[in-house]
Amino acid sequence: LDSVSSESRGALIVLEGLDRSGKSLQSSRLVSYLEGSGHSVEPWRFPDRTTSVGQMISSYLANKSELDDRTVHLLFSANRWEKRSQMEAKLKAGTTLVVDRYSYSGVAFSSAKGLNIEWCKAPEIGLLAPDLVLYLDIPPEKAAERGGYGGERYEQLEFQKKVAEYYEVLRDSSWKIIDASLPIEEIEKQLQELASECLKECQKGKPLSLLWS
Ligand code: DGP
Ligand code: NA
Ligand code: NA
Repeated sequence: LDSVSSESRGALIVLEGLDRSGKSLQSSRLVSYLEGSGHSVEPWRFPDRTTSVGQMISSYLANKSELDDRTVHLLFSANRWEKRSQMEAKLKAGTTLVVDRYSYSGVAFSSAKGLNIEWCKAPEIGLLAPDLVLYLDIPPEKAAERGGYGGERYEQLEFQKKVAEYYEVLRDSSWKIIDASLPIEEIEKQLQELASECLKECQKGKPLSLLWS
């Protein structure tokens, strides 16, 4: 029992999906639920626009600056790397992280621009692998109808269709696909069940692994 409890850790749970798939709302609801169930949990998101790297990304997304595609790709990746040690420390201390977007966004969005997918994956190698990826699956057309896009650089239907194709290529055994066209409460319930199951495994001492595995 001793060894089991000493290896207990928080879960790395990632939400992915197209823009306007409902990730942000569902992330915060999931955090509230897990908190209410007595877990130590924090909401995280990438890009983290609060760092200096994040500010460069934010300005690029708002079309306030131009950057070469590969440069931007590496900035998004650096933005995850600058948080890696903090993530690992929190997970090992027993805190669950619910993360709105991660390396899958990194690869899907840059590949959709035409960059080579293997090249896109390379800088993500060695980041912590999520224990669970909750993919909010929505037809790009339907996402585009949802109150319109916010006007950021990638929020265009034709581009989002390509992103969806790359997300499909990236699916692995850590992924659960959720129908994001369902009512909000229905999605919320599915995420609660999947997250609870995942947390149990991490509390039992499931080891942390690294991308891409
Ligand atoms: P969000 O703050 O979740 O709305 O994300 C901002 C936009 O940036 C959104 O269109 C998705 C895109 N994005 C998120 N992460 C990455 C990444 O790592 N690389 C690239 N190229 N785009 C990303
Ligand atoms: Na967005
Ligand atoms: Na969002």
